[in-house]
Amino acid sequence: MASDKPHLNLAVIGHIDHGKSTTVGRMMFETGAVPAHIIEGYRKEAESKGKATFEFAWVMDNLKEERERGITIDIAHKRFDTPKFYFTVVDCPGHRDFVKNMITGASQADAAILVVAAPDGVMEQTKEHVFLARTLGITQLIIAVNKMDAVKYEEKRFNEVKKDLTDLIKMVGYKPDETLFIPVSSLAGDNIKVNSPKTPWYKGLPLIAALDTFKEPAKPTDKPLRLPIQDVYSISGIGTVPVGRVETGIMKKGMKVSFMPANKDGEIKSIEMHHEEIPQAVPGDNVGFNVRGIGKGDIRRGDVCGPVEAPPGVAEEFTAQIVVLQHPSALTVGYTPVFHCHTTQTACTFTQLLKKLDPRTGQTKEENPTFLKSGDAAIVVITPTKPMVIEPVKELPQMGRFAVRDMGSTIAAGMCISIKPKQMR
Ligand SMILES: Nc1nc2c(ncn2[C@@H]2O[C@H](COP(=O)(O)OP(=O)(O)OP(=O)(O)O)[C@@H](O)[C@H]2O)c(=O)[nH]1
Ligand SMILES: [Mg+2]
Repeated sequence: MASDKPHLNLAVIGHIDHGKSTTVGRMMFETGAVPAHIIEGYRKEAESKGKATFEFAWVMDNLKEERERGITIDIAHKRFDTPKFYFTVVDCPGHRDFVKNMITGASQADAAILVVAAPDGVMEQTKEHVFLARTLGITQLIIAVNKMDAVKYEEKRFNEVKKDLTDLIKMVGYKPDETLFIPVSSLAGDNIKVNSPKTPWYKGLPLIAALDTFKEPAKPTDKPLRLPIQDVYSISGIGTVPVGRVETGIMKKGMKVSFMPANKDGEIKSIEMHHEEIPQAVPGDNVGFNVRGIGKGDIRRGDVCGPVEAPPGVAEEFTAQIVVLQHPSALTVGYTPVFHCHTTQTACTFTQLLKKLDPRTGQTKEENPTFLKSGDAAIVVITPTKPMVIEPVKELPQMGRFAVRDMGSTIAAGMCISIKPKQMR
């Protein structure tokens, strides 16, 4: 059964029209997740609507507006299997107005395929997506140089694009020698499932086989327990039952735990997953658990459960690296939007702008800038308006990434570099 295989969340990113949706549709077709007659149906329909060649993209682009405009607007999730993994693939939009949707998609991913059209090469959202993917913690990347049919399958053009991409990914911190570059035509199906006779010069893996070189996301069981609370129930005959997903560490029966910032302690009496009692829960497990010593009103969504001897860190203030995606004017000291981090949503104030960085290299561009605007990357100091758990990504990546939102849109994304801990006891 597919669910016995390890699971990997895969984002497909890249500049508008470079063929992300077509690549996903093609992979779904080649792995048997979408039958041929569906593609054939889309092909006829797309042709009759003046949208010829969009048959594979339509597997992903289901919205009417997406099909009419021939672009992806919102992220779509689909599932397919390779021999090693089952993938949840998140097809991201390339249009710059929809970068916020790309962020949501990327923040859910363990790995990414960057699609770059061979005729165009590196473009604006190629750079932006690569940078965001890295900022949001995607460490594994495969690059598909697509539309090779449109450059006559020439090795020379592939090498030019590969060279530019090598420079780009090196700048943001990916290792080019550990990254696979694959010449493909997603429309024609070259180098997707099997190596194509049209690129005899290419000796590497076809795209689907390349996906199996990804490493299974590590289960960080050696870290202290962190379980951000999603909800708290009170069940008659049992007591208080918080629920949530274990991000790091192991939760065991009998363990003494602290909830922060609620600052309450208790003892784990039982743990349940899928309505069955289990002796321990590991990263990725979504569990409900009963705690002795905790009342329903003591803790809430956004609190984090950890061991009493290493409780989750509450920040008095924290230093973070952020990327500003969109802001109607300028972001200045005093601005107080909502930070989304694990299960908490907390209003936080920008209290210092320390330095502006070049988003493509990470080098300092300006010390103590007076404002930040869309596209800027920066190191800033942030003060939560009420206690919240956030921890440095170096120690606990799962607890340190956040998105900044205001008036229904994503303003920025970032990661916590260090915290000034609030003394809780
Ligand atoms: N020649 C050629 N055209 C392709 C190939 N792959 C995709 N296309 C065409 O490129 C156009 C855009 O394809 P999409 O898959 O919608 O591109 P996308 O990257 O998902 O676009 P957004 O989601 O809007 O960013 C369509 O006309 C596709 O048929 C390819 O391998 N060769
Ligand atoms: Mg698309």
